[in-house]
Amino acid sequence: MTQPDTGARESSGREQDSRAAWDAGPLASQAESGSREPQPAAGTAGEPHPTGGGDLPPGQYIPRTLPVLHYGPVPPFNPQTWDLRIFGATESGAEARLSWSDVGALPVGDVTADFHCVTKFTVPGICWSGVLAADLLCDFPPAATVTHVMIWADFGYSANVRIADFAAEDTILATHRDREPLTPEHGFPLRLIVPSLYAWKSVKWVRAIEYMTVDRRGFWEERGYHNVADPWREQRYSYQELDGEGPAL
Ligand SMILES: Nc1nc2c(c(=O)[nH]1)N[C@H]1C(S)=C(S)[C@@H](COP(=O)(O)O)O[C@H]1N2
Ligand SMILES: [Mo]
Repeated sequence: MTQPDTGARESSGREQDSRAAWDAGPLASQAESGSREPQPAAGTAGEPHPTGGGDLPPGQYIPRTLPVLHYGPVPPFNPQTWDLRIFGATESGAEARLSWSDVGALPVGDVTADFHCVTKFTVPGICWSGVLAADLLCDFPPAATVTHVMIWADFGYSANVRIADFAAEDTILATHRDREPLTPEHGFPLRLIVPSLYAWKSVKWVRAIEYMTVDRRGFWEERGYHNVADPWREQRYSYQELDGEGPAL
């Protein structure tokens, strides 16, 4: 397994070479300058945090700026050809394909939540707006036997999420962050936000949602990261998985 916490590098918005990102270690491909200086984690240092935010999950600290983190390039967006597929074990058996304007016609909701990266930074109190996952599940119901969802992005990035985590009231397919449209590097036009899990599950540039009746590992879950990824239980790495927490590696 590669070491996720040793590969962090600073760069100033320079387009990341994907092979270099890979070599640098998972989840640590890019950060805005100055963002990687660890500050004492409020939770462990016992000091009140200057922002006065709530408790942090174990081992997390608050960085000075919101880092940008992903593996590979930022995909281009063409509203004419972009679509969102909902496939796999749908209730009807048919797959759905939503155009960008179809997505724009769905009801809008918002969620304010902390954002926890497994590389140990937590960005507190981000307001995300978009389509609540619970609303999407109502409009495009999964079969009763669905246990997990695979979220697919451009270029094959994926993350698996338990159906209960996907259906949680604070899980959202976001188009906006803090009332502004997402920027390309933060996932424009559409990204998932699952506040209850480490942020690698919060897939940027979402293109498909697969309803699954059997669990499968996504991109990082196959590469040494915990299948469930609850930050409050510090479920960072796959070697921590207990029986029943993930499919065999
Ligand atoms: N498509 C895609 N989504 C992704 C990633 C990625 O590599 N590709 N990285 C994840 C990780 S590890 C983190 S911490 C967050 C970072 O989100 P941000 O760049 O908006 O801060 O995006 C997540 N979503
Ligand atoms: Mo991350």
